[in-house]
Amino acid sequence: MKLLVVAALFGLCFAQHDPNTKHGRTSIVHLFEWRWADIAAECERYLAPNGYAAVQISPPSESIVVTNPWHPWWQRYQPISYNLCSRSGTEGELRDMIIRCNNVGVNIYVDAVINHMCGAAGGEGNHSSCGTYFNTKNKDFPSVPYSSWDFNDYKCKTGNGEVESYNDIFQVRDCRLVSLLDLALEKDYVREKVAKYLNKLIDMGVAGFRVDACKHMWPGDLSNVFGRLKSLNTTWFLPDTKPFIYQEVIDLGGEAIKASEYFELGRVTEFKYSAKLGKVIREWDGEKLSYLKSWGEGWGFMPSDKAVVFLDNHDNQRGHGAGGASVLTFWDSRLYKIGTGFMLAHPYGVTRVMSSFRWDRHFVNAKDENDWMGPPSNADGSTKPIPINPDTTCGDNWVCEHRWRQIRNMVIFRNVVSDQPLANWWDNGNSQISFSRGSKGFIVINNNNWELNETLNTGLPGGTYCDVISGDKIDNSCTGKKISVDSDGRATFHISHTEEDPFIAIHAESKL
Ligand code: QV4
Ligand code: CA
Repeated sequence: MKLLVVAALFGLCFAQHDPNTKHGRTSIVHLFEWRWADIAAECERYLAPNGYAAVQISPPSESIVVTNPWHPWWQRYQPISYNLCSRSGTEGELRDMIIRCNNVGVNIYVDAVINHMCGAAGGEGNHSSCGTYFNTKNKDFPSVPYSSWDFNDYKCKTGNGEVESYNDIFQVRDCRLVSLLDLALEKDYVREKVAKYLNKLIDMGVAGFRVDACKHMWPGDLSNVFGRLKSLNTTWFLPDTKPFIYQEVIDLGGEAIKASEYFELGRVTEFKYSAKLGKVIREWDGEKLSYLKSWGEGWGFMPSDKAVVFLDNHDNQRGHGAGGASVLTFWDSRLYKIGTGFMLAHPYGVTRVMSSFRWDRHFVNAKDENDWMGPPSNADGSTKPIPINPDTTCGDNWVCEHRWRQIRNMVIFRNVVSDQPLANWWDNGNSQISFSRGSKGFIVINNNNWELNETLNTGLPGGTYCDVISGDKIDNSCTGKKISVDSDGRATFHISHTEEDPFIAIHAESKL
């Protein structure tokens, strides 16, 4: 038994599954489309002080610039080269951001687009974020350089060269995903160019990678590329620390390619988590919160130590990728806060918080015609800075979910309870639940449309605690509800179903 535990711990730190986080911090925030200068400031003024472990940044590599539609967010998923100028800023600004975030103990994970270059209809010219020439007719990307030899088309067997069926693993890996020119990652030359790009970022100080579109790459090719990666920069990380790898593989079941094919290489995004939690919180298909008692592997999810989890991501919050209408986003803020509260309180997986921008949704037959819209921008298409309001929220259509009190305080909760197991589960057989994390934290949620009035076992030492959902502990007083826990750990809770935030969370550091 002891041996097994030791082996499990070793397995965890050996490979690229360890997020390399600092100071006991646990959660990632995806600052989608933020400028590097704003991320640097955010690390210093907000993320480090509030216990965020890491930032996932938008792709820093040179991309195509699309003007029809007008500068869509997705142009950054169409690389032109591995030069480091992008809509988020220059290479100098990227470097400055990495240094400043590392200096306050916040890791940077790069969104790495290595399955493909731009779309086949991208054309010829210099309409790219560093102004580099390219030509999609000849598959010429001189700044890497890649030429027609470096693409997969010769291997793809579909009529139009596109991925047509997700039941054919050869198509999915060797054909074009939505016309994107598919790189021949079995070639030593291509592997070397990709590894050189990732290693440059490692040298600059990044701590890991969110690897885009992994389902469309052979695990063997990825293994080779990851095997070429250097250890992290020792200015900030211990010698021989491997970069954290989390692979985007959308596996909701029912397809030929399984997330499990990628477990050995690093962690994997667990999309079932996002789709299912949305259903449970919305109570679709007769789901109830009490069913969350077996949440995690018990729901058919991947092993917790392989998973990166989230309520929504930049794709499924706007109908891209997969997950469907159940996915919760900031547009449904009340349910979103409940869902995020549950996610951050529950021990499963490495958690990622989304930070979005608002756009003009325009539904036609349940499809959002404006799902392409980029971040708040100036007339010339350049991304606007993030203004911070006096009340600490963000302005200018930047949503900044990560700054919502309920979400920020649950990120802190997760850090406080990270070494504690789930305990003291209670439910009413319906959608009122509560559980503790050992003796360090406790959450109770009322998602029924009637009141919750219960005396519950919190697992916590006796005392008065500040509820971090309705307020904050400031100095030694509480701006929200106060909860008094008696000496045997029990406390009485009242949560009306009409409250904006029908849940309460207390933890060791919110004790008064
Ligand atoms: C279109 C047609 C093609 C046609 C082509 C002709 O779809 O069939 O041949 O025009 O010009 C954009 C457009 C798309 C366009 C394509 C190429 O939306 O209409 O093709 O560009 O010009 C993002 C967006 C995509 C976008 C892409 C590239 O979501 O809409 O495509 O960026 O700009 C699957 C994958 C999964 C993927 C998910 C979205 O298994 O890996 O779909 N998720 C990741 C990223 C995602 C990104 C990509 C992969 C691609 O999270 O943001 O796609 O890098 O589930
Ligand atoms: Ca591919």
